[in-house]
Amino acid sequence: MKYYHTNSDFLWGVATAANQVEGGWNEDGKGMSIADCLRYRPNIDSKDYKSINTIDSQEIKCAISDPSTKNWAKRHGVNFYHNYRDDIKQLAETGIKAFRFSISWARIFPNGDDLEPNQAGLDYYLNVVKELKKYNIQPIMTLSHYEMPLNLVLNYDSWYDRRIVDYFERFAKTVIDYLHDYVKYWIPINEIDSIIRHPFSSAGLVEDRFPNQNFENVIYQAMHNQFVASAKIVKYCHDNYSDLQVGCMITRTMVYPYNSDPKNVLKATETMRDVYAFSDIQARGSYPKFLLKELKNKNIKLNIKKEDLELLKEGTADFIAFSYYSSVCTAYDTKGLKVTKANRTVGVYNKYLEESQWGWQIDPVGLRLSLIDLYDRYQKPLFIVENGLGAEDKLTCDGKVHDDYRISYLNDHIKEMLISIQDDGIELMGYCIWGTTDMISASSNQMSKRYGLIYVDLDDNGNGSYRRFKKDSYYWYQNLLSYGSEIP
Ligand code: BGP
Repeated sequence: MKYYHTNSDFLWGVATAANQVEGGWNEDGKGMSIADCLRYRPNIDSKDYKSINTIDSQEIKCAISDPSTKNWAKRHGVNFYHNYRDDIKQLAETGIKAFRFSISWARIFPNGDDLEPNQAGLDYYLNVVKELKKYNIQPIMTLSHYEMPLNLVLNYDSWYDRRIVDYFERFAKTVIDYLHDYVKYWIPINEIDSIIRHPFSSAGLVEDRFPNQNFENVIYQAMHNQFVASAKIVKYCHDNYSDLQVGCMITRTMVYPYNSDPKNVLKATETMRDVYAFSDIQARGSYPKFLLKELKNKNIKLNIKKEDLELLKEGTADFIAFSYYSSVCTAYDTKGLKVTKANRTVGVYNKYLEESQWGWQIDPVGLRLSLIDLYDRYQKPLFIVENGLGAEDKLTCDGKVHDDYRISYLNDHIKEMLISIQDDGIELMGYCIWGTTDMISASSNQMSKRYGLIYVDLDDNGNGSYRRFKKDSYYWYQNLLSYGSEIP
């Protein structure tokens, strides 16, 4: 038996996002956000991400005219807005050192373009971070995690509109100035690459609002604006608060070739290049040449100002944060091959791997490969800010949840991570399990896809008591954080 331990400053933690847990969607001055327009669809096949996360103007009208929380799951979340003290206390008792969460932009600037912030919103987050500090927990703060004020969609053109960069900057600076004494680690935009896969839920882009434009061009322009905004925040922190660290955050879905046919290897390399482009821009400070060529070939024209390019260089990320759930295979000809999906990435089934109930293939070694690849590429500290298993848990009549499948998923991934720290010479700041309590799933808006260490009594129709129950995985994590990890 061999025991591996991490350094005492390693940030073992948990992660969540405001729109998936908070609720309180119209309380204390909060404005309506894009997440409040995503409909609860208990009966839809949750693997059908496109229809869930792509909505049209008509659907937004429906959402605005319906003030209920019943149909719109993220409006009630799991009531973290009111229950945060108790949730944090329970999680603190596992021994975590980090708590990643996000700020609802619409709680601070209800319309996005307001001149003054909503003080109640700022105070709410101040209370949350003070509560974390009480237990010596480092807050890891994401500024934008799949939400923005709806007004910026309706009266502007979301992230396609350059003015949103200024509004985001105002929002970010306000929050950083207010909370910098408590929060050292910042992430401007969650999974910045997700704008390509789900442009509405990630960046508020509604296709029918751009009738005379190539929507792909719109998406890429919005992506560029997000890079500029992100770099501005990094620079602002570096210029004003030397003790703060700002990371970029990407979705890491490992992509393998289906087999050793060189054509499939090439296909996998091309796919991985697209994945890397997002971290290249933020970690190296410039657009990779291949991406510029690719855009040109597609006749996509971006409005990139000269000063943007300088900014990207000046505002490179201090660390590379990423989510990791799964891997996929890819093939140049997919005819006859079983298709699979992992975190909204479509690929080909890998016969060596098992899959989750939602068809995400489970691949702990892929995490180790990701750590090696990312560190070799950037030589910057890495941070696993999301890793976890979505599953349908059962609450027993005596209030227990026996989620041994989640324990085994987490255990296997952590093992690979620890081996990588020990043997691969990578630099890793921390590891956060995706899932504090259960929460509303991002891609399917369902409650039944659960990730938490703590079960929340709430179903897919919005019924339940919101009571919390610790799962077996909660006690397992607590044990791991107290005694360290054992690797056979
Ligand atoms: C990541 C998102 C999270 C989250 C997680 C699990 O991509 O950053 O917000 O929810 O995936 O995804 P899902 O909830 O769709 O299963």
